[in-house]
Amino acid sequence: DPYADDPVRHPALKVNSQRPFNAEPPPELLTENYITPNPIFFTRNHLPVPNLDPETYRLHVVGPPGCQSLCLSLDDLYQFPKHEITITLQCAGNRRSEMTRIKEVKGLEWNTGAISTARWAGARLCDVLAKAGHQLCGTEAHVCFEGLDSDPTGTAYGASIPLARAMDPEAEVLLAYEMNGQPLPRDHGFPVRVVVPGVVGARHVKWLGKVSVEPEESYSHWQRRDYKGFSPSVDWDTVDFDSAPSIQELPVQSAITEPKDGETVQSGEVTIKGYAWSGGGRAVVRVDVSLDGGLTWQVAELDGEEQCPRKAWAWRLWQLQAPVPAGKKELNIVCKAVDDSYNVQPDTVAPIWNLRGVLSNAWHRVHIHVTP
Ligand code: MTE
Ligand code: MO
Repeated sequence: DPYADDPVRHPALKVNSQRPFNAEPPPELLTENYITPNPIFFTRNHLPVPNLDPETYRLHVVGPPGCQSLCLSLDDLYQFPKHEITITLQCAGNRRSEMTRIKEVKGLEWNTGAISTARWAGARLCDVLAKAGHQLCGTEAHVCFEGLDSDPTGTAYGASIPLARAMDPEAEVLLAYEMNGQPLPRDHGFPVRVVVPGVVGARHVKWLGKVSVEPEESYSHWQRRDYKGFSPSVDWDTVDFDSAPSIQELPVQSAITEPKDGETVQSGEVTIKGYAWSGGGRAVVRVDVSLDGGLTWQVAELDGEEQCPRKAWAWRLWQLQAPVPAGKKELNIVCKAVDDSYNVQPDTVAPIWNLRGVLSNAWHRVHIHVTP
């Protein structure tokens, strides 16, 4: 059993798949803290978790002709200036289960919990690439990452990002060795993973073994044959993966974490809580909440850290305390977020349905009962 050596996990996690391990925290735990505690941070593994020895660990940095290749130990990585940032990581499949209700999709049944927030610390990728002699050149180029996890044929997990993002110090791409002040837990990439603020989880390669600068995007399955969006009418017979760009920055997202769908609340006042986040460093500027299915709206209160403009890498938690309208026996609660480019979420999921169930960011809806 290649999974026999996987780590022990927190019992509160809701498991979507045991081998490989995929699990999300329950919604009410997810928004209990602005920073998600490591043991309940969502986990998305495609393969068995490798067991790496920090003493013999090496990161290979391979450049095109004219650049130096580097072979870095953990101690070598610690010599670069240590950079620490709070960022939210979201899987492209977060909220996929809502797409499944429209029509079957291929993928794990994530609810609203394939998203979490941590403080990550490590070396900036731009500093490491600069040490190897890289300069941003005019031609299109990509930085490819390879994990040390692999399938029985020896194929490793891989992904890439554009070189321009990797080289931009303001983009703050990290080779992270700490998560919330601790060495990375095994499930989250021990000893080193990539952290790409504002970008889909799939590019944050864990158990990082190799970084290379290439003229083309990574040839990995997960870069080329997965994690892309398509029209609702495209099916598995007609899909052409080469026709769509790989997902990088994610669209604006929000969800209600309390109350839960189907819950019963007392009449009087109801407290509604949730999260909101947008990709590419775009800040969430407003969250609108409706108690009547979207007819009327109230503006929620945003909690959490103030963030730099264009570098809003982390979510905002939000809440709204509202009187329950008199005589109501049930409420259709809806939330939707607006980012600083005034991007909004679509009102329903059907027009954004896609065969892989990614980019699911329609208004989030929760139906609850009221006792008099
Ligand atoms: N890196 C490796 N090496 N192997 C993987 O399976 N999964 C990716 C990414 N990096 C993956 C990986 C995906 S799809 C996501 S969403 C994030 O890791 C999840 O990170 P987490 O498990 O720390 O939450
Ligand atoms: Mo993912």
